[in-house]
Amino acid sequence: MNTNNEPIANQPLDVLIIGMGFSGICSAIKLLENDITNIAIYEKSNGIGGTWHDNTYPGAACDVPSHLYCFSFAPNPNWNRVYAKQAEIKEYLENIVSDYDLIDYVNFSRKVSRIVLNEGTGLWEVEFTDGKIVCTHHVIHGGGGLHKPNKPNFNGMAEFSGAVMHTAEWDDTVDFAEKNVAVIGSAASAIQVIPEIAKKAKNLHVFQRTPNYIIPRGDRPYTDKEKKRFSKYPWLAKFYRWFMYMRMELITFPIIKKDSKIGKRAAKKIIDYMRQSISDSSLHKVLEPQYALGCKRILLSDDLYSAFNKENVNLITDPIKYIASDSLVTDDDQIYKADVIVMATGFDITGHLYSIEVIGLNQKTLVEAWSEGNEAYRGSCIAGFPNAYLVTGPNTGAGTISHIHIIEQEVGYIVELIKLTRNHSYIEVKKDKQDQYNDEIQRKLENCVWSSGCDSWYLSDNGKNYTLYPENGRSFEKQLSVIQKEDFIITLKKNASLTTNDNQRSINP
Ligand code: N01
Repeated sequence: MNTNNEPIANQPLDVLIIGMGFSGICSAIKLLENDITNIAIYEKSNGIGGTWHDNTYPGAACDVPSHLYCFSFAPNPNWNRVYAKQAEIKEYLENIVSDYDLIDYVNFSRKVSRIVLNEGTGLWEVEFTDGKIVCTHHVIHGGGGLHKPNKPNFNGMAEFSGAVMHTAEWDDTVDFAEKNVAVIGSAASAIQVIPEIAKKAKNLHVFQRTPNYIIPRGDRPYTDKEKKRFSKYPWLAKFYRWFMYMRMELITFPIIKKDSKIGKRAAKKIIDYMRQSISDSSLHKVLEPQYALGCKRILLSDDLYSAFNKENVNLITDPIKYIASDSLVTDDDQIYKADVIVMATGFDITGHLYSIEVIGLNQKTLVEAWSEGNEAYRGSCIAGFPNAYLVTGPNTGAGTISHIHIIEQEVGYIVELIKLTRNHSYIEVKKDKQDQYNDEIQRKLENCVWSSGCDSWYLSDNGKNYTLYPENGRSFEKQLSVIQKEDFIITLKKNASLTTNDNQRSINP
């Protein structure tokens, strides 16, 4: 991979993008389309794809239909399956990078450690773990939320003598054949990896803390005929995408409302489906969620329950008391032998936002700004941090819509903000407007199922939800389609004529 796309010495970038997943790639494409070409992308790993580069565990796939889980401006008529697997999504992104000639802008294996606003120069100084610093007028954080693995430290964990891996840090040198395997966790990643491990392992112990609602995915390959039709008639692929989008907006969205009648009816059907699918009736009770449908992510699988029906798969619901050198021991003192432990325990959502130290105006850190909660304005910018943007910031999580739709809207909005100021000014959201926006978001969230009492990674320690957006995709699109200029302060940089390199230079207050 090309690792030498650094900016020319002493010349600041117009925009520095962090991350080469969907967010970073979309940002680069839209900036270039708007003739903002003095840009560079820095990616901490050695490949393209972000989460789709990192998550290579067997069974990794998307639970949003492929034709909706791609950029609207770059449809793919050749998706192989209704729900694409990890390798195909990564390949899609690699093709996009090639089609849009982005590779010359990317620096791989460069991890950002700190970004500091230098008020003297008016530039953000982006510092890397190797100590180097790159200066830029604007910085877009496209690092995504799901990349810092959550690895609970169970008692005795260090004593375990076998292999331990997190789903997001898969070790493909470990052979599961004829091994005793423990999977900890039973949510989105777990339900994809369990059926694959069950095919090989001697015994597979699944440690479930909370049951989930699981619906059939209905995955299947697309036939050659279908692919040809999508290629020949681009309007058909577009219509198909629109149909899936509207189905989620109109059918799935009402479920996220608190006390939804549709939700209650659907929950009953989903539990019936589980009862019909699981042959050991003693498991029915422990697989039945005791919370409202949608409070935790609704999961999709065609093969989890058939894996649970296998002789070599064992579902355990007693909490893990400690881990010994060759086993996991539960609170009821049962011992489960294990050669390999797979942690399907999710991600550290809050921690990831602090993995980069951010210092803004008046030396205020992001940790200080967020001491009472991770709040941003429209998920994209934060008061006190001018010319810095988040693509999938607080409260942009899509409850029922494709995350790619969210990313496209956010990027479009951020590019318009950058165009308003180019390099001679700061653009900063007003704190009172940010507060108003968040009050409204939190008020709407109170009426959503996520605040109906279950424990989920959507909620922070103070009980507030800084993860999800309480409305539908069309509402998200609408709110980001216009910039309310009165919500921002635009200030000329003190030394605008020194730092600017765009066509609008002229002002030196
Ligand atoms: O992580 P999770 P994930 N002791 O946090 C359990 C996306 N994703 O990697 O429910 C014991 O949802 C925890 O138990 P509980 C998607 O956005 C997308 O599965 O907290 N157990 C749970 O069972 C998703 O929402 C795809 O009680 C512990 C599991 O570990 C997000 O990633 C595919 C524990 C963690 O579940 C995260 O999903 C995969 C402990 N100390 C993932 N700590 C797509 O298809 C945690 N658990 C697009």
